[in-house]
Amino acid sequence: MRYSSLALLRQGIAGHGGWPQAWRSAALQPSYDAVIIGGGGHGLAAAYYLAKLHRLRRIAVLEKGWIGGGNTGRNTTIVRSNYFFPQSVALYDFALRQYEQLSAELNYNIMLSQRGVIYLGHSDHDMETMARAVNAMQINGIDTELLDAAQVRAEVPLANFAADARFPIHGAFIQRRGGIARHDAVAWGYARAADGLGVDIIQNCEVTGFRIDNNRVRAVETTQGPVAAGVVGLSVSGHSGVFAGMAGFRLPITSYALQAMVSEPIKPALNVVASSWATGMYVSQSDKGELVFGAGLDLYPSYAQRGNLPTTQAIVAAMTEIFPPFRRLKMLRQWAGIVDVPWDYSPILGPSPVGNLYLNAGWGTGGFKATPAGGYFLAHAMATGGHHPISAPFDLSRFARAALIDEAAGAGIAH
Ligand code: FAD
Ligand code: PYC
Repeated sequence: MRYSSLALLRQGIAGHGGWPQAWRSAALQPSYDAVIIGGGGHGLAAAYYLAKLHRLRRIAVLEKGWIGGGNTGRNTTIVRSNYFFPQSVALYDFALRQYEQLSAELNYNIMLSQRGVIYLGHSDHDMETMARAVNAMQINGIDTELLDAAQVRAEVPLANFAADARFPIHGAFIQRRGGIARHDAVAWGYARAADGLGVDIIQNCEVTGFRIDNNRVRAVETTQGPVAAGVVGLSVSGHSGVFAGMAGFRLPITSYALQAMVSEPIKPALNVVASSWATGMYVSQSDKGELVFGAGLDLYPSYAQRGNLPTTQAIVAAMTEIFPPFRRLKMLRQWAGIVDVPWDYSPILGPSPVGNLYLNAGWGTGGFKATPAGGYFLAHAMATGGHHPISAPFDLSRFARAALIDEAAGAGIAH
């Protein structure tokens, strides 16, 4: 929907009470041609592409809570495509290119800010590893550059450049097309566009099981009753393993809590997304002025959607060692999300062992940046029964074929 400047002004003066709902509150129907489980960014994007590109009708997205309330609303919004292997670059750069035109496509401002993502190196070893990574990325066509310490100082002047710093800065590498995007807006933009194409978005509808017959899902059981489904897409982030169990197979993933936090808002202090390879700490400044930061996984398998104090302490320690002025900031809040991490840190996409059940799983700590790709390739698999060439290397069968795509370092913070 488009509004004239006068209509916008009237809404502002009248207290914003007159906006129409951005998507319908649809009632669950007894059957659909396609059912997507999980109303995060990926599930909503899949519904949108199924309706838009594959012209499917009678599509439902089933979400146990509210849309975007899972990891889509809990992540730290970093987008980038600086991965090591060509298969990963094809996947994540496809997503980044979608992001670059998504506000226009959805007519919804996703607030993409390509301010650059910089990785600080703290030792000769870091710099050698970075040189190798940058070479691989450049061969794959990704816009990455190595920077020396003087160039890094121009990008992050508040960092600690003292020679005796605990994490001295030897150099860095940067992807300038990387940055951040507003996570909620990505979910809401896809939701509104999917709804406009007739998709039913059903919130407060938990999927509790499958009715499987002859190796096909005939219906999904929900807290609002059973729903017959022609084809089913699984897009439940940290709960993929639970669903695989319901469907009678196992996925090679482990689920962990990943936490992040924000400070009070301050004036502009950091122009790029800054990350430290050795500590896993990363930080960016939100449009409201808060510093948003986090680090690696608490490597204790868990479904408890909360962080813990020792991990918080380690993250804050790394952040304040590297950016001493941030020691004075007050912390506002801290949270966590459950992420499902495959053995090779790459996602699992496409067909599952159950005939008409398709997977969009295993995005681990890095799936926000891939939201348009996860949705696009899940829709492709559900509509065609097979893979798009970009998603094919990420098939579940790679674990049986020993064709792993080991992106432990590319995953940014998962190592
Ligand atoms: P979700 O948004 O989690 O959607 C899945 C949905 O499934 C949820 O809404 C959930 O409620 C629903 N669901 C689960 N079980 C059921 C059920 N039984 N019935 C119905 N619905 C169900 N990635 C990046 O690229 N950049 C980052 O900076 C980044 N930072 C992160 C920071 C943190 C703290 C965390 C936790 C993750 C981060 N990630 C990041 C990873 C990223 O958040 C996820 O990979 C991505 O958001 C997954 O999107 P999704 O749509 O698949 O999942
Ligand atoms: O994938 O860039 C990333 C990331 C940063 C923090 C969590 N994931």
